[in-house]
Amino acid sequence: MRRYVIPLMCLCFVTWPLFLLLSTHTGSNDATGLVEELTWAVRLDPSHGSGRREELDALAEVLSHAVGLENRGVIGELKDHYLFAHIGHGQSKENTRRKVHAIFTQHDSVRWFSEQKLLKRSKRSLHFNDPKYPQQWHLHNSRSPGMDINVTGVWERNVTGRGVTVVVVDDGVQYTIQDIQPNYSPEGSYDLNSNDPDPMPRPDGYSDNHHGTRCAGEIAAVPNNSFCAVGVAYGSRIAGIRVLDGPLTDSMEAIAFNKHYQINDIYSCSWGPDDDGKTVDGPHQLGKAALQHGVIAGRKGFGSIFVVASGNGGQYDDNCNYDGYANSIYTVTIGAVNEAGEMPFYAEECASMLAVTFSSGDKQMRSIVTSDWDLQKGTGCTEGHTGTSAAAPIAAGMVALMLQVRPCLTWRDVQHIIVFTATKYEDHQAAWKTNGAGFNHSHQHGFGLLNAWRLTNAAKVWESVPYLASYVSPVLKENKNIPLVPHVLELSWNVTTADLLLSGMRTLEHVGVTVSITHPRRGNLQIQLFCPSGMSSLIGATRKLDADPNGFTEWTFSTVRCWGENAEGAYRILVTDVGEETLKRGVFQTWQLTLYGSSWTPEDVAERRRLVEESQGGQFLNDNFSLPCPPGLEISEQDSYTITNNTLRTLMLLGCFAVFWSLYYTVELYLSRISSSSDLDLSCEGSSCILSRRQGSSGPRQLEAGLETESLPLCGSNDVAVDYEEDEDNVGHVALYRHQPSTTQFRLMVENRPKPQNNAIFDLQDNEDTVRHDTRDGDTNLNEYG
Ligand SMILES: [Ca+2]
Ligand SMILES: [Ca+2]
Ligand SMILES: [Ca+2]
Ligand SMILES: [Ca+2]
Repeated sequence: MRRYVIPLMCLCFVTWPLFLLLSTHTGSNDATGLVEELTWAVRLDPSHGSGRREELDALAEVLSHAVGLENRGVIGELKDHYLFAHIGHGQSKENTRRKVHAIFTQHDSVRWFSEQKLLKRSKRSLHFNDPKYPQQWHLHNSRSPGMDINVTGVWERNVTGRGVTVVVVDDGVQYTIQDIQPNYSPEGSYDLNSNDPDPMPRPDGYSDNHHGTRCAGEIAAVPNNSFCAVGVAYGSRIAGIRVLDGPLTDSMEAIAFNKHYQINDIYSCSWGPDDDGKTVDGPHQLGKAALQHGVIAGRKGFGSIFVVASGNGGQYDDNCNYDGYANSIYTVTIGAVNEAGEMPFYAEECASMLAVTFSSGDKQMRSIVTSDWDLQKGTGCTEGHTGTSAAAPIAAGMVALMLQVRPCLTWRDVQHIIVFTATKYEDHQAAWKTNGAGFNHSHQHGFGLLNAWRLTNAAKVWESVPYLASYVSPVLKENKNIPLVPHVLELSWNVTTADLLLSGMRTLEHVGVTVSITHPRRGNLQIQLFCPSGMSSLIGATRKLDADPNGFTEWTFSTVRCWGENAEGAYRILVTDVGEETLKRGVFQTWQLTLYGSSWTPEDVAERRRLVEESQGGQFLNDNFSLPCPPGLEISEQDSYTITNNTLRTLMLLGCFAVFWSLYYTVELYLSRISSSSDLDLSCEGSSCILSRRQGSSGPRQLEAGLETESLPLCGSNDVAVDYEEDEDNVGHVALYRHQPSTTQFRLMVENRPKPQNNAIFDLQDNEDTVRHDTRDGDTNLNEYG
């Protein structure tokens, strides 16, 4: 079947320009419907006569009569400037224009003139009748100006998330409440706890299955319905995936991450492993695979956007580098700050934090006002949504605004734009450090506060980053003792120009370090990573409560702090033990460095930063400006067009051509198979190898994730044919045929061999489906934040 990809691609290439043509013809929305009065602004020569006002007034009067227009007098305070209007109905507009133009051009006293055009301006003040809107300080903060997401100007330009669907992966969404129902997307929703399409939350003994509904309201609560609140992206559609109300397995998580992923654009996840300060956990094999698959295949290939909360374990010394969802390069990791911009007691810090946005603080601070369920004790509206749970959906809403203005942003574009636009601000807890590319990052606040205005303006002018390039070092075997502080174990690995040549990587995005360490008390370990620029990341923070005696087994820490820096050079890690002498020394066994980035040079990064800053005046944030999008994205409902008979005929013809071509190709393939089966003996003589590559439908975006099919160095001296393909889980399978000298047959020697590690990000060797539980069920390793 894969063989038919070529004719179908031909069809796509042939039809795409046609679609483009049709869509541009229907894109006009210039019908204002207003009756236009013809008016001209005229500047008279101030040196006329004595130049006094009365003389100019008289001159204007004479001129207006000569040209047959009404003199409306001086324009505001601009002396010498007069407004003339056409009041007659006899002549056509064109004739009037011609006559006026001729007279004004020749008249000695006219210095300059211009016909007045209708200007398109939108009102700057928004009025919402929602009773709780005045309390939604995170949207517009009048008490502490500036401490909000700066979104109202974006809404005023009709950017509200229109055409974008956000899904809340949580304990259900009560889509029947007034503020959710009009924006609810049943197509994007599902219930994995009860295995049905309806994600309605279940009233339980504690009345706490309101969590998903609260998150949904933050994103898409309906404005101007005289009820409760307003969502960040109130023009978007909102779906719910119910998965947290019962036992959760790796496979359920994997299904949730890819559920309806051509409908759902953004997955908002306000939950994660236990925030008890002693857990090290993240997505397991299937969950990881689903996250990766989502960014490759979701959203028509532009990649699902996964927004995750950084966690609520601050009071337990927890750190989001011990949370695999936060560490994942596929997730947008979002932390919380309170109304004063400070890190609240519950917030966690880590090197993989991308940015922060607002949420609750201690008792004196206001919490987030949003929708609520109205089951049990709920009223449909709450002033008490809290934690990083409340921050992640606000970020998801802002991403929806970005995707409205530029639907073809890839998952990496979204992360880049956050890095480029998040704002640093003064806070006594935030230790800011400027990296080699000029970006400021703090482990507490990521790259800074998310700002809806900056995000959408940058999104509007953003052209996609080059495809994802990666580099993976060998597994470096160290087996060295870890000394007690102040001594450190220092390890380093040099990445050379030649190492990066293959992938073309020049600048960094994420940097990952996978370690295996034995230690009698894991929380005593501290690990720092230094990029070639000297930028440091505390990837392994000490944790007082983590007494785990098993150390780390291939745990991957990640940092975003070297974003935009040159990838080449020496990477160092410094490991130390802050514990007591009495404990046995830990052993640093192995580590492996993984770099992600692109072919952008440091100059490209600097140039893009300049472009982003230039876009911030709002001059591009209107309907008249749009960059072209590459093929792949389906045309949204708003921009749909009517198919005419001619279009249908053309498509029919192209379809027939494709069918004919497919048949021809099949016959040719069949004939070549027959002939090649007799040729095979000849071509496999000696020790030469035939390497067959079936790349299937791998396009540029499959390349992006580093999944390009590689030539496999598997041929032994007697091996004669190798066949390689990937199954739907992206696991490579190799069939190796060996020549049997006694016969003329080939024997199948190896099968189901996983793809080699040097380019794969992970593989699925262990299909164990681990059962995990929600916090409230006692035996916890996964919980909601908030
Ligand atoms: Ca249900
Ligand atoms: Ca409302
Ligand atoms: Ca945590
Ligand atoms: Ca992440």
